[in-house]
Amino acid sequence: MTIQEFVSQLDQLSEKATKAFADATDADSLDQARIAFLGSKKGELKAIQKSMGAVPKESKKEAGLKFNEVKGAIQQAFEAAQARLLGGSGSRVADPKFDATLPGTAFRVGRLHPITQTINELKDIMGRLGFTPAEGPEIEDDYHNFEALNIPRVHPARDPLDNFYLSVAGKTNDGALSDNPLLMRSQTSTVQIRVMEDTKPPIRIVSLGRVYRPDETDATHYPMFHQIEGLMVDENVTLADLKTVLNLFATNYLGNEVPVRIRPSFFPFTEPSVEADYFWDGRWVEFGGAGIVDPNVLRSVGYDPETYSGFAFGLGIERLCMIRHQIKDIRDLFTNDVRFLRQF
Ligand code: FA5
Repeated sequence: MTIQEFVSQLDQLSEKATKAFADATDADSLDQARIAFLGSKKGELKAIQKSMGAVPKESKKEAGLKFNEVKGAIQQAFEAAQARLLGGSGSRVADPKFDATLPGTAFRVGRLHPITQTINELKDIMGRLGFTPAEGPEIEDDYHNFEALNIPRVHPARDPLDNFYLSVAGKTNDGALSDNPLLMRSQTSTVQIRVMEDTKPPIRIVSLGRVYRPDETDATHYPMFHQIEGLMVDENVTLADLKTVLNLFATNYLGNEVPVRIRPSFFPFTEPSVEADYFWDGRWVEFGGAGIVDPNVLRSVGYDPETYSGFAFGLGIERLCMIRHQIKDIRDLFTNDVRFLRQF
């Protein structure tokens, strides 16, 4: 074989191989082309390499240089096609275990927000105590947010400046008079009413969700936060049942040896009302309000207070999350800095 014939064969192969790699449309066709041209046993390049032995001795050097040049060009065409089709390089195409559709390991996998994690855990704990999850709307009406909770018209808690109203109190958005304007709910106690309106006792529910108050933002206050509300109504429910449930709740969430105390307080919808604290890090920390459901509330949903009694409690979820993870400022939970969130 003359050197001209050898060079001409290599040129034709280079053209054919480059076209085949450029025409490959998927991993399979690319792999077929790779075997046809670059295959170590029956590949065409290998066959031409073998024929180099027939080139005259004085042309061997030239033949070798040409061979390497064409081999490099074909290899490059293959790698370009591989990058185009699979977005990567290497010999993975030949590996049947390689799945180009799997997510890259170089990316960080996301995680649940610490508040969502806390909500899931609290729901789980209350579920084990027999409390079923219930939901209510975040856009509430005046009746469920106040009236049915025994907060009358003249009560200062109804001040429009102290709540996020969606229509002017006394007027709807289209200007008509309304006795029942809408607002962002200021507590999850609204769900107590909605559940009791629809269900007969015995009731044991837990509701977790967002509430809104135009509170000044500081290290422990935010205008939007989350509450967990528990409600149990049956015959002969007493403060002793409430304290037992709060004790079990605190023990499950914060661990053993966390004493709980209740002290007198006031909420219009419970009588008596209490504030619940747990002992943590050498001091008493408030975790929310609670009490025995006021007979007026039971009457407003059509229950007979002579037959039924109940307890309710409402705790701040951010505060529970913060104490557990030693978060010092509530604002860190909502600035969405991934360096902070990644820690949980
Ligand atoms: C209530 O909201 C009552 N609904 C609780 C209740 C339910 C009493 C059932 C009786 C029966 P209070 O306003 O105290 O109560 O809020 C409860 C908890 O929410 C507080 O202890 C605190 O942990 C949390 N909280 C209140 N305001 C904020 C705020 N601006 N930012 C973060 N957490 C807050």
